[in-house]
Amino acid sequence: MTPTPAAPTTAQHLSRRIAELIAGVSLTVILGIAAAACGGTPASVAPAAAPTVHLYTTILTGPIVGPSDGPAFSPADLVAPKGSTVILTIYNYDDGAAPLAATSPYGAVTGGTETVNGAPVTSIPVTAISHTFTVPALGINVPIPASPATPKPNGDRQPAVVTFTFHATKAGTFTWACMTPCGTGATGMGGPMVEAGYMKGTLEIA
Ligand SMILES: [Cu+2]
Repeated sequence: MTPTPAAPTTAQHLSRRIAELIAGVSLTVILGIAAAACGGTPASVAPAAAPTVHLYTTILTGPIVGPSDGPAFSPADLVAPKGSTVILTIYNYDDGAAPLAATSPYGAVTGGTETVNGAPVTSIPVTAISHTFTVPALGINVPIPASPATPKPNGDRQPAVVTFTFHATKAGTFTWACMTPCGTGATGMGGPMVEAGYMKGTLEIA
């Protein structure tokens, strides 16, 4: 009489499964090496995508930072890696507009794409602009609308949230400046407009 083979124990089953998995992995590696040796590209090697980098800055006003201080971008100096896709988010807590002349070019978005509170825009009406983030050497202009004048139900100020996406292709340290007359004096171009760390700063791409 032929004895019935015993069913494999759980331990035997497990070790056989591990052996199968190791064999499978080895085969995949060998096939990958063979494909590379034949000039083929293994499926696992994809061209490196440009990294996406998030930068953030906040526009603060005198009532927030102190009565003698004008509006300021904080931080005013930004750094992005060369070759990256940069998503710059600007939180504007300034509820005042500093209208531009009707003929001003700084109402238009240039050098990248912009959203305001999640909605894509290609320009902001010159009468509604509060500040701009403008990098002349890179052809970048980000018009920034004023924040809502009404606070949130809990009393907190609510910002206008602007995102600007661009490709950091050119290396260097570039000066950015606000182009609206948001400063002091008869022309609005004094005070924070001429002060580094307020309405101007640097964008370093390295
Ligand atoms: Cu400004």
